[in-house]
This record gives sequence, structure tokens and C-alpha cells, in this order.
Amino acid sequence: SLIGSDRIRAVVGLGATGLSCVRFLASQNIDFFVVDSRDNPPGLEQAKALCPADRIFTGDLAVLARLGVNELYVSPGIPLKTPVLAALAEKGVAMRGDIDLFCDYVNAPFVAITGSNAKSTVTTLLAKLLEACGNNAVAGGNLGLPALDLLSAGVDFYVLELSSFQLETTHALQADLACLLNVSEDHMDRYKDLYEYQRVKQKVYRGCKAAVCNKQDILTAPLLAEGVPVRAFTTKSPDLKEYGMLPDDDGAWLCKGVERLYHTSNIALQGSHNYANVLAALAMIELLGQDVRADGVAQVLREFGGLPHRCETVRTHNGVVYINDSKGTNVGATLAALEGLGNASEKHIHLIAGGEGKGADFSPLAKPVSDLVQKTYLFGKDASVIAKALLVSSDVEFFATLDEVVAALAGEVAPGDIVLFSPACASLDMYKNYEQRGQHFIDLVRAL
Ligand code: UMA
Ligand code: ADP
Repeated sequence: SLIGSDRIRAVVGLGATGLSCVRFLASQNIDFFVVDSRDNPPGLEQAKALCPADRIFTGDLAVLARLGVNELYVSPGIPLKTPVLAALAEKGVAMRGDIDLFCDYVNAPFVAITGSNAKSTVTTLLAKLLEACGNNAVAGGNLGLPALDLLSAGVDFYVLELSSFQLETTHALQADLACLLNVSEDHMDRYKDLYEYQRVKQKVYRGCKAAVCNKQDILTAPLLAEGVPVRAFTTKSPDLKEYGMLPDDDGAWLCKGVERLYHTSNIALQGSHNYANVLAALAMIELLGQDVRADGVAQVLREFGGLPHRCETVRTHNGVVYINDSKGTNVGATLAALEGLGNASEKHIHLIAGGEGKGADFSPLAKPVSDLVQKTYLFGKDASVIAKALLVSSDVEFFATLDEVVAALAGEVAPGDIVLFSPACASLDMYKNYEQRGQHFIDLVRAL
């Protein structure tokens, strides 16, 4: 049974995920140890209220080797390649995660969404669409609220955003619906290459009952048993049963096959990458048995303009539009932003980028930057790594801080220009998270 007394469990990590595991196991009267490598992890005080003090170990993971554990719930921020964990795995200790635990206990349909980019946008949009169709839908996972904290009675659909880190520790997901939105390089400090990362992302489809994939990204194609329904989306013209786009004089229609569903002029999200996101969400509600033409769906699409820090317009000042895309934490996101906003005949983008590069290859930025960007302003830990990947012909300048970048812009921009803050990097070298970094940009721009 799941609660077999032969299991000796430990929760590894005391951040948001670890704490949700502690709360959940305690609520089920299951015994466990807690271990965190930090002396004073964020969830320590709350864990002490739920678990005997002599079962909590902080400061080093090495103690795990002496506790006789055979089942771990490893937090996503801790690589399984960490030597203590790798040694235990070698001895047969189960390396599980909070999502595995969620799957053991969930008793309503759940959707699992992953991808290198657009996860949060699509997860949030799908939950809104399900609600608009009259369901009680809750969203969480990597999005912020840990999956276990969502479990409650009366939920019709759980919508989970899953990161590759969470999928690493998930063994039998068996989602009612699984979606891999796109695969482009990210977290190359934790994976050997793109293909190791892709294999982890593909775990989202394991045992799923229905699937949605991206026709324009072969790395998302699922290998599934016969009879499992699959829908593909594309921003090009769709084949029968696919979700896609048919252009007309003032925009395009989002379609299912030849059937026209929504015109882009009635959709608040902007840019072709966001139309792909809407198409993915429409394909998903169809597979969940909802009506893609429901009035509520039309209303959500008219109103949902996206989440903060994702290509969000901060203000227009002296004819210059300032856009905060602080959630652009990898090359793929910044490419999508450049392609969505750029115009080769005007070359009116001023790109601000830099931060913690996570070992990424920045060379895919070289051509779009040279085609679409007037000048690039680099700051943060890996600024010089990015600069080396750009073409020598592009105009690049280095700065110590974001304050200095924004101060320098005054002498560079002209009416009609766009200032795009899309770092292509994580924020952790200089900020607590991407939200704090985005807010810093917003504050600087509002003060102009
Ligand atoms: N840490 C230690 N020692 C430990 C345990 C953790 O040093 O023993 C450090 C990690 O190296 C990491 C930090 O603590 O730097 C946080 O790690 P964690 O696993 O405790 O993180 P949580 O607080 O549980 O938050 C995690 C996700 N974070 C990560 O995957 C790093 C959150 O996604 C997610 O919202 C939350 O679970 C709920 O599911 C954040 C994220 O940045 C937003 N995700 C990455 C991304 O989107 O690119 C994957
Ligand atoms: P995630 O949760 O996967 O990080 P978000 O929805 O938060 O995804 O968006 C992250 C970044 O990706 C933002 O910079 C956003 O502008 C960009 N983005 C959104 N949709 C797409 C897409 N379909 N393809 C590539 N980038 C995208």
C-alpha cells in the first residue's frame, strides 16, 4: 500500500515544495525526516510546527546516508546529480517528488503542461477557460502554488504547470491531458545537452489519456499508444482536426481545421507566439470535453491580456514604448519577443539583456538582433558571454546595473522606438527573482 510501514521517507529541501510535502505527509499521519543543505532554510519554522525537531536536519544533505531512508521527496531546486543523492539512488532509494505524491492522491482529472516557454501563460489561460465553461478549475505547480496545496474536495480540474526539474522526479504521471508546448535550450547548467533536457520534458506524456503538441516543434511530438487522442497546434494553416491560423485582410482567424473560431481582433493576447498559446489552450479544452465556441470562452479571450512581466507594456514616454519581459529567462523567450515586436525595415528595438546565462548557447540571437535591434544594452554576470555570441556588426554596450542602462537610454532613443527588456537569462545573479527584476525595470521607467 501507499502507506506501507516499510517506507522510510525524507523530504529533501525546505522551500515552497518541501513545505507542501511536509504539510501533506503530516496531514496523512505519515512519518518522515526533513533535510535541507542550508543552515536556515525558508520553511524551517513552519516545518518545526508539523514535525518533531529531532527529525529535521539542516546544514548538509550528507546526513541522508545515515538515516536508513528508502524514499525521498526531492525539491526541484536540488539536482538529482548531487553526489549524496546520486549515491542513494545507486543503492535503490526512490527519488520521488511532490508531483509523484500528488498523483498518488489526486482523484479528479488533471492536466499537465510543460515547455521551455509559455507554461505559465497557457496554464493560467486554460484554468480561466475551464472556469468560464462552468467548471471549478484550480491552477498551480511550478506556477507558484505547489501542486499538493491544491488538493481539495469539489475540484473539477487541476491544471498543473510542470518544470523539467519536477518531471525529473515524477515516475508515473498519467495525466488526463498532457501538453508539451515547445522545447528550446534552458537550464543547460543542469542538463548535458538539449536532448537530455528534451527527454525529461517528454516525460509529461507518460501514460497520458490525451495529448496536445506543437506541430511547428518536432521535439514536442509524443510517442503514444494507438487510440490516445492527440491534437496539434500551429500558427500556419491547419490540417483537418488541427488548431491553426488563416490570415485575412485585418489579421487572422484562429481555426480548427477549416472552421473559423476567433478573429485575432477579438483576442487580447498579442503576437504570434501568444496566438500559438491560445490555440494550445483551445485544443486542450476540446479534449477536456468543453465547447470551444462557448460565450465564456470568447469573453476570456477578449479580456485576458497576459501575465505581468511577459512582454508587458510599461508605458509610452516621449513616443518610446517600454516593454517589460523580465520572465524572458532563456534564449527562446527573447527570440519570441523579438519576432513578435520586431520590424526589419525600421530596426527600432533597443534590447536590454543579461544576467545568469545558465550555460546557454546565445548564438540563435545573433541574426534576429542584427536584423531587428538598433542597439543592445548588456548587464549582469554573463553579459560578455552574450556579446561574444552576437555578430560583430551589431551595436553593443556594457553596463554595471539596470539603473545605468535606463539612464543611458535617454541619449539613444527616438519617438517610434521600442525599448525591450527581455534578458534571455535568469535574474539570480542580481535579484531575488524575475518579478523583483521586472519591478526594478518598471520603477526606473516610471521615473523617467
Ligand atoms: N536549495 C538549497 N538546498 C536545499 C534545497 C534547496 O540550497 O536543500 C536551494 C536550491 O538550490 C534553489 C532554492 O533553494 O536555489 C529553491 O529550491 P526549491 O526546490 O526549494 O524551490 P521551491 O521554493 O520549492 O520552489 C519550487 C520551484 N523552484 C525551482 O524549481 C527552483 C518554483 O518555481 C515553484 O513555483 C515552486 O517549487 C512550487 O512548485 C520557480 C522557478 O524558478 C518559479 N522554476 C524554474 C523555472 O520556472 O525556470 C524551474
Ligand atoms: P514559462 O512559465 O514557461 O516561463 P511564461 O508564460 O511565463 O512561460 O512566459 C515566459 C516567457 O516566454 C515570456 O518572456 C514570454 O513573453 C515568452 N513566451 C510566451 N509564449 C511563448 C511562446 N509560445 N514561445 C516562446 N516564448 C513565449
